[in-house]
Order: sequence, then structure tokens, then C-alpha cells
Amino acid sequence: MRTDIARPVRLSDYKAPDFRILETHLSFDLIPEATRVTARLEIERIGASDAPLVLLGERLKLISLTLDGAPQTADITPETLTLPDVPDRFTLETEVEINPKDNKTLEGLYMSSGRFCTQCEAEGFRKITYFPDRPDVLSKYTVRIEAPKAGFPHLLSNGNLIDSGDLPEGRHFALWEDPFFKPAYLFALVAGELDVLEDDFTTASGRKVDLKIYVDTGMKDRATYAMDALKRSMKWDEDTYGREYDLDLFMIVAVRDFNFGAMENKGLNIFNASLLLADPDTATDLDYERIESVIAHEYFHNWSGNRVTCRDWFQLCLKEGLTVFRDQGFSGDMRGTAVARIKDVKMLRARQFPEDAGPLAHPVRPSSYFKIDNFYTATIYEKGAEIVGMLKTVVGPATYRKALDHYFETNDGTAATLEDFLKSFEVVTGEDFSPWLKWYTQAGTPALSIDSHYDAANQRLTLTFTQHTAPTPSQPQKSALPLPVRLGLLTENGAPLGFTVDGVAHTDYLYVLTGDKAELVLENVSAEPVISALRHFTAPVKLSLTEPDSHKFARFKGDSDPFNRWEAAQVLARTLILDAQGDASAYATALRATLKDSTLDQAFKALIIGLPTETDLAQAMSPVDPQFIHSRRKAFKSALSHSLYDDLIALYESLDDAGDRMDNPQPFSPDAASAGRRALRNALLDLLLAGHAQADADRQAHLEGRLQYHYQLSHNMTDAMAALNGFTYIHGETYDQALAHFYEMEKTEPLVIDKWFAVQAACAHPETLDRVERLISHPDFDARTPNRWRAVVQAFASNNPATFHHPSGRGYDFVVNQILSVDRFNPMTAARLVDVFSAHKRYAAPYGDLMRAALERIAKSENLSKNVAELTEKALRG
Ligand code: B3K
Ligand code: ZN
Repeated sequence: MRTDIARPVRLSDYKAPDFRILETHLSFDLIPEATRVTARLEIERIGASDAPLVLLGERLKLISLTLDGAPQTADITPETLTLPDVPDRFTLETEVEINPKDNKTLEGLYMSSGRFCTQCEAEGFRKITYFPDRPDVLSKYTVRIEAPKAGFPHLLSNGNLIDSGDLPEGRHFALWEDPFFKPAYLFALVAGELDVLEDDFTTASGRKVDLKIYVDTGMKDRATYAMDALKRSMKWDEDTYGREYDLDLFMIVAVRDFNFGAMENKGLNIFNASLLLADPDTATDLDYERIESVIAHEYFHNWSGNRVTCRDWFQLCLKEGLTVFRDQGFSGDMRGTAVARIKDVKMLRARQFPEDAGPLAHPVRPSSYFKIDNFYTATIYEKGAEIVGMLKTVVGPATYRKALDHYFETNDGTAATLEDFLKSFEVVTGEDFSPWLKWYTQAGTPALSIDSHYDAANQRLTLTFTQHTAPTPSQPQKSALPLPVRLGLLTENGAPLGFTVDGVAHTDYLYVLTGDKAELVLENVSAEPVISALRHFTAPVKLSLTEPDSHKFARFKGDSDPFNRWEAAQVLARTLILDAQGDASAYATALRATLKDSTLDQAFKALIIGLPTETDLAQAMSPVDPQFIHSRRKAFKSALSHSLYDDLIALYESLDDAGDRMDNPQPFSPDAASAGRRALRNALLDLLLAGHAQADADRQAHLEGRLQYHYQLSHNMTDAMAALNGFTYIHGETYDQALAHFYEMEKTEPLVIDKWFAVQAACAHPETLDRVERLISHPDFDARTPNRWRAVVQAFASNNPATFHHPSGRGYDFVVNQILSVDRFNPMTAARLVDVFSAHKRYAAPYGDLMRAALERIAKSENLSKNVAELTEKALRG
């Protein structure tokens, strides 16, 4: 590895800070190439009397340094400033110069579309000024910003605006004060030309909060959905968690250049524009759904993250896992619990399960890292959320609420740990929650198997539960974890079947497995039952249940738990695709019945039409052959399309009358029911088109006509994108013409052009190997804008397995070249792509060897960032 990887940071080395910063007064003189930052820190010793003062700072040019007004000389390294001998209480003032214009890492203070903006989590504040940049140093901030009025009319920071005014030579200033103690990672500053959408919210206790969303000039109308989602989030957090907002002002700013989704800076959230701006012509329903969820997520951080923050970065899931769980609850309430749960589990399985099964597996609370940026993972976020969900399942909603009240109240204003979180559950229940800590410290997805024995004579069902977690890197031994398993029974016709446990009657029962193996006896089971286990996916495990296919069909047709109904369909489809075993016509019959079931909502039907993805299937195959998966899935989908053709057309047509077309427009509504209807109609279109290649000439012409119609008459981006995707099935000239037309219509809309790039990169046609090369030479391609780069490179590497895993290795070469070139200026974003090679050991020849060679090529490159080096080295070693 040609980089200097220093010692890792270890949780076991945690040491409380030696100094606290009572007050932080920052002053910014904003100049793109040479911004001056003055920091006056009121510092007090709280540790050893001989401890030196060590401040962190990177890429800072020190202009001056004084201690109680007296100039100082410090020991300065590229990462630290040390004063070996300081008093117990003093004022330290530093002045540094930084170059935001040149900062393409998009961390610290940088420029996006001519505006200044910041990103400090996790360790970006040290690129702004010298500071103890660690989450357990909480300080009160005042921030003075000065800049020319022309070009920078808005000067924003955290908290409340306490002063502002004009200065000579066309300059002006703003003074902000944040009354809440916060860690440096929550600091934010934005300055520039912006439009603002204003509203307000009155809290439960009657306080009026001004709400301001700042966007690119001319884009104000596109912030109305985000504003609406914000107000609903504020209300929901009051109603559901009893949490009120605490400042008089809440601001959000949208920027185009951002390394990830959004950031919860106190009182001044900063968002990737793609997760904030929406109107029917530019945003899909999925965009609306994500905007709603991310607005909620960042807002909810005000309590789970800001008021109670993390002691150190090992506790990251304390804020992220909990906040994801909170935003999932909000989305479930807004859009339907069952559909939301299925989508969450799909995402968990697509991203977290593979992570937990590969060389980058790590516990939800890792024990060491080189770059904490590499740990903003599906494990910390999604698995972290699952743990909170399990805790809620086992204690019940009312006790959960008490535990959370206790957690927020006792840890308010502090930097807490996971132990503090679990302690709140202990306090309110009086029970021992220490076994749950293992969920945070042990990596790997538990495999849960359930064996059953039915004793007809005694109407008794005995279930034997066994759990096992395979070793993960550096964790060879695993312990049993507490696993909540919700259960029900069905007859072979899919009707509910009651039972008793310990003399109490149930139709749905929560069992918690605590050891490696245990038995549960269900009495009064009047017929041979179909078992519906792990309803609502009550634990993030891999379940195996030995049973005939007829039991899966019974759940597919009639399980009262929608999650297990969907799951049964997925498992059946997986076997039909991979093993070509089972009854495909029975599958088609069950799907037909599901589509006709008027009790089911349309969003659920859209999900059940969706077959397991190639990525899902890869997890069930060993060794993985991506070309085999692609061709088998394609063939199965095509056959399904043909056998359901008449039903699909009829249902599609019935929805076609519902008003999504240009010739019959009804006002667009992004609500869940309307989005569900569009999702179903577009899923039907997709399944119909999957039969195109195998259809006769007449049917092909009919399908193409229908697709053209769908495209030309669409009057919202959801339908237009569904059609554009549809053209990938037809390919050739028709596809190119549609792409050219779409580009011409949308070329002034960067967020839509991102979608245009992404559709092409994800097209499974082998020609995409050449196309992606052309796309990165397109005049609109810019690798320095992460949204655009991800639209091509991430879409290709993650959403196009068949082409990315081309046996020639060309797909891998393309991605390696991209990682290496972006690593030169944006390591955080480049590193996120290394993961696509990490499963190399699980892939068949020639893919596995070529993936390994790709990692080796990265590893051997000169001047790798720590971010890319850490992940590459782990992916190779693991
Ligand atoms: N807390 C931020 C993530 C910061 C990522 C830094 N590499 C957004 C969020 O999870 O809410
Ligand atoms: Zn978060």
C-alpha cells in the first residue's frame, strides 16, 4: 500500500478531553481563495495539570497565535498545534488562512456554485480552524461573518441572528449566537446568493419557530414539499416522542455539491439539492419519498444527535441508528407501515447483509478505524436502526417511549454512549439489557433456523429455534444474541390458525430466543399448520425454515402479515430463478390472484410484482455467477410477463384511466396513494416490457406503441423516467431517440440530467461498457460534482451487475480508473466505491480473480488517500 497509514484510532484508547472550551468566538472574513478565520477560545483545564494543549488542524496557514493576548510559538505538525505549557484557564486566539475555492474534498469550508458552505461531520472543522475537533468537546458558539454584499447577500450560521449591518466598501456582516452547547461537527456556515421560502411552526408549548429554506435563485417553489415535510416532521416528533424544537429559527440550505445526502447542523441543516428540491416535472415519487424521509431524519437529529450527541465516533450509531429508526417510524406513519417496512428490509438486505458477510464487516459499534468517514455504513445506520426496533418490539411501544424520554432527559446536553442508551431501558423496566450490547459489538448476520414438529394426535406444534453467526474478520467466536421472533400460524389455504402458549390463546405471538438453541411448544393447533415466522421482520437475521413450497404459497396467498406475504413471493421467485425448481405456473397464478385482491393497496402490489434483484440473488448463490443470474432472471421475468400478459394489460389499462396522462391530467399529488398507483402502473409497464424480446412481431409493435404513449403522454417525472427505463428493453435506435429527446427537453435541469446519466449507466445491455466511457466525456459530466459522478459510476457499479461484472474485466477497469482519479481530490466519495469489489472471494471464475486484481491495482497506486487505502486493504485481507 503506497500510503502512510498511521496507527488506527481505537475505542479502547478513549481518554476524556483535558480541556473544555467554554466559549468559541469565530470570525470569518470570506474571500474565496484566502478566507481569514479568527478563533477566540475560552479554555479551561479539566484533566491532568501537566497535560499539553493539543488542537487539531489540517491545511491551515497560521497567521497569528496569542494566549491571553501574548504571542506564542507552538509545535505545529500537518495535523496538530501543540502548546506544551498552558495555564488552567486562558483565552487562546488563532488566526488562520484557508482556501475554500480550492477545496474539492467538500469537507470543511468550500464553495459550491459560487457560495460558501461547510461540511464538518465528522472531522471537517479542523480544516477551518485549530480546535479540539472531537464530539465530546461541547462549546457555545458565536460567529461573525463578513463578506461583500454583492454575491453574498445571505450570511448564515447556527442559532439566532443577533446583529447584522453594512460595512464600508460594499461589505456587510452578520453575527450569530447559538445558545446550545454543541460539538464542532455541528458547526455550519453558508454565504451567498439564495432565494428563501419562509413559513413558521408553532410548537406544542406555543412557541413560534420561523422556518426558512434557502435554495438556488428561482427555485423557491421547488422547496414547498420539503417545507411541508418539515412541518409534518416537527409535529410528528412532538406527538410520537414528545420532542419539541428548541430555537426560534430553523433553516435549511440546498447545495449542489455535497458528498452525501444532508447534514443536521444545529439550526442550519445543509442538504444535497437532490434531496430537497421537488416538483412533478423534475422529481419522481421516489425523490419525494426520500425528501420526506431525509428532511425528517435531519430534523429528528436535533434531539437524537444534537441535544444528546456521541461521546466519540465509535458511538456513531447512537445518533444514526436511532435517528434512522425514528425516520422509518415517521415514513411508516406517512406512507403505510407494511410498505415502508418492506422497503426498509429490501434496503437492509441489499446493502447491510452483504457488508456483514464480506471483508468490510464491522460491528455496529466498531472497535477501531483509520478514517471514520469510512464508517458511515449500512451497518451503522440500518443495522443500528434494527437494534432500536428490536428493543421497541421486546419492551412494547409504551415502555419504549418511557425509555426514550428517560434517555433524552438524563443525557440532554451531554455526549453519550450506547451504554447510556441501554441504561434507560434498564431503568424503566428494571431488567438487565446487557445481552443487547452484543448486538452492538458483534459483527455478522445471525442465521436463524426453525425446525418444526407437529403432533396431530395432541394438536401440538414444537418449534426448535437455533441461531448461529459465522465468523467475521477479527471476530472468530460469536455469541448468541437476543432475537425477537413474531409468529403466527396459517392453514394451507392461508387462513389464520389460532394456538395457545402456556395456556394463553394467540393468533400472533412474540417469542424471544436468547440462547443458541431453544424449543417453543404451541398447543391447541387444530390442523397441520403453515408457519409464519419473523413477521414484520422482527430481527435482522437470515431465516431458514424447512417446509414444502405449498406452505410458501399459502403465505403468498393469504398471510395476514403483509411482510411475510411479500417475503414468501420473494423466496419462491428466488428458487424458481436460481434453481429452476418449483412450479412457475403456480407462482404466476398466485401473483395474478394478488394483483386482483382488492384489499391490498397498490404500493404493496407494485412491490410484490418486483422480483428479487440480481444483487438479492447473488446473496443466495455460491459462488456467484453474475451472468448466470442475469440471464436466468431475465428469462423468468420474460416467461412471467407472457403468462400474465392479459392480466397485466388489463390492470395497466385500468390505471391508465386514472389521470396520469398529459391528455387527461389531474392535478399531481405526491401523496402515498397517488404514488402507489403510479408505482403499480409503472411496475406493470416494466413487467410487460420484460417480455418484449421474446414476443412476436405484433406484440412487440404493440408494446413499443404503448411505451411511446406512456413516454409522450407522461406529465410527471415518475412516469417519464419509468418510460425512459422501459426503452432499455428495446434498445437500439428507439432507445437512442428517446434519450436524445429527453436530453433536449431537460438539459437545463441538472437534477434531471443526473437521472438521464444514471439510466444509461444502469442499462444491462453489453453496449453500456462503451457507453459509460462516452458518458464521462460528455460535456455535462463533471466528476467534481458527486451527484453527477455517482449518476454514472455508482449507477454502473451498483445497479448494473451484468455489465459491471463483464467477463472481460472492462467494467472493473472503468470503475478502478474512476476511483483513482476522484481519490486525488475527493477521497470520501471515491472510497465509497471500493466496496463494489469487496465480495471478490464469493465470486466464481473469472470474476473473483479479476475483482481481486482490481483491488490490487488500487492498492499499488501512488498517493492513495487514507480513506481508499483503508477499505482496499481490508477488502483484500478479509
Ligand atoms: N450526519 C450526516 C452524515 C455525515 C457523514 C460524514 N461523512 C448525515 C446524517 O446521517 O444525518
Ligand atoms: Zn443521520
